[in-house]
Amino acid sequence: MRRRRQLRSRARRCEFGSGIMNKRGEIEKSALAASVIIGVSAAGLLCACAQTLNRGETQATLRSTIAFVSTRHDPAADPAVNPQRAWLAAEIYLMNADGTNARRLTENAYADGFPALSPDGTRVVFDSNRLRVGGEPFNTADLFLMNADGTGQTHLIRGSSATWSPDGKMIAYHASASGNGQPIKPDPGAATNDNDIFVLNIGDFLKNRSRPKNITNSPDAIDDDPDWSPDGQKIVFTSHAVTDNPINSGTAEIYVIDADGTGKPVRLTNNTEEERAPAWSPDGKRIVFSCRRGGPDFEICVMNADGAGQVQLTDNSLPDLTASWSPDGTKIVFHRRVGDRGHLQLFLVNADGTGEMQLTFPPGLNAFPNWGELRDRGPRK
Ligand SMILES: [Ca+2]
Ligand SMILES: [Ca+2]
Ligand SMILES: [Ca+2]
Ligand SMILES: [Ca+2]
Repeated sequence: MRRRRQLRSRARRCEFGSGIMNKRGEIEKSALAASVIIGVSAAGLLCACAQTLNRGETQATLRSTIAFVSTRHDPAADPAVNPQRAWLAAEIYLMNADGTNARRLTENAYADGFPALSPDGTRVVFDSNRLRVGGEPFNTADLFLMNADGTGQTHLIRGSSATWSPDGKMIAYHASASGNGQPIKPDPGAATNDNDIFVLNIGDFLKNRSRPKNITNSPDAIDDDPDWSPDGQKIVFTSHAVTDNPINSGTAEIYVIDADGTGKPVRLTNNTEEERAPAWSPDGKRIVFSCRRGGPDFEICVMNADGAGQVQLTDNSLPDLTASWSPDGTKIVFHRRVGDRGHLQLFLVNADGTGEMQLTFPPGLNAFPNWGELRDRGPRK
């Protein structure tokens, strides 16, 4: 944890990292000016990226990076015309936090989704339907692991929507408890009727095929969308009754459970609206989620980690979903349906709801953002 905080605080200064790298000269000039004005010690605080490069080291830095799904390489993939065709074209991408330098990590004829960068910035866990067999629904998903450059793609286990423990040793995800449940709706990442939250030690699994641990064991509830707390102690998730309408889950609420599966889940929300996809802020004090507030579409909402102080950040008639915090906790990225049916684009909003702006523009799918940090060794001198 301590190591991660150090890396995080260093990377924080590298927000919108490529711009900083490109403006290295400017930064050095700024650093010089600052040192003249407020003393030499201030210069070193301006940008750890530039500092690392100045020393000519290969020491790694963590660069603010958004993992997401896109069809931008395939303009014929139009979700308004043929949704399955578009989702089959979907690949995992990384890009800089300002939307530049998008690069594709996967390339295949299957639907890939829900990427999550590991806390050390070296790996990505993601969903794919590439192991689906005949008769299984289109959105039947397995979890895979790959290096952050797309190499070394490795199958883990059937399941969806993985989140990393802060030490990078475990993932939590949702899956059918029996192993035989099928998705209850056609959405990517959809839960099964017997869905529970599982945790898996990746090292033990790859070495010894150790089994995942079911931490919710709830036959009467559909548990999905886990997110691991920054202190490693808790997992937040959504849960709704198996008797619910799967398309509009009026009984859905957000819960927190101890990551080791002990104790009972604690409910954070209490209303008649559906909530989805909760995500902790990097300081663990707040949770962003999708809320079905003021209409059938979803909005982006934020609350304190105890469920108090709920604030609605968006207000429109379009679905706003899959929110993820910037590593410095100041911004939130999410996807919104725009234009024709099924077209998705990424948007940014400040954590207080101000400054909303569109981040991606290529037509088709730009979806499922996960804002993390990429390990970057920088050039040798
Ligand atoms: Ca694909
Ligand atoms: Ca369950
Ligand atoms: Ca609710
Ligand atoms: Ca909305």
